[in-house]
Amino acid sequence: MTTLDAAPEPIRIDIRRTAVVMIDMQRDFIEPGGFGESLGNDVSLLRRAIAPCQALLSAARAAGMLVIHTREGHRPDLLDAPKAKIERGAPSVRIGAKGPMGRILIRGEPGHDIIPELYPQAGEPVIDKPGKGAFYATELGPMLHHRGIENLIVCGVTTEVCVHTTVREANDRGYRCIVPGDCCASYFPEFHETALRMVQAQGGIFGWVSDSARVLAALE
Ligand code: C5J
Repeated sequence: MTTLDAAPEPIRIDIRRTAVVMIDMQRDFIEPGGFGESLGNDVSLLRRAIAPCQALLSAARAAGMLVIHTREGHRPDLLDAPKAKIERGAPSVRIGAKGPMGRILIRGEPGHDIIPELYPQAGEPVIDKPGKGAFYATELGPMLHHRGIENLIVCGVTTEVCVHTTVREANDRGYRCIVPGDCCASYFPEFHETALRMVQAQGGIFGWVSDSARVLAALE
């Protein structure tokens, strides 16, 4: 067991029962010309999470931890995309429309892929998810169950959307969730800060908030 410094209080975790979940570090959200930019966002704001995620991933891999990556996106025929999700926005920039990195948020297109800086290593599972949460309509739950995972270190983008939704889903399923704040980012810095405060408020209502330096110290 190791103690990880976090808020609202330090947490004791068994590293062998802890997985890192890297949420949606995809070109569509982080690079110009993708889904994020099509919604009018300044995608450069998400880049601040890349270096901390790289450091955390190296430490997790060195410690032999399970590392799971997720990608938000849909089938090319959009049959897994709710009408209410795809009909939002101008038709030329909607999910499925053609953009500079291929069809927006569509599996197999260049924009759907994970950024080169955080590319999964051979053998690391990649979960394709149609929703914001990583548990909805995916194999993540059984995968964690079969590996005996009890704790999740949840990183990625964006803090208040897919990271938060996943943490909420995981918390209700009984997982202890630790969110290293500098390994997450949002197009809205104030939402990022508030989302982190929401996780740790009320005695850690959704989980614990820490940072990459403290995770690395716990993994040493
Ligand atoms: C969004 C995500 N923001 N990965 N997706 O639509 O947070």
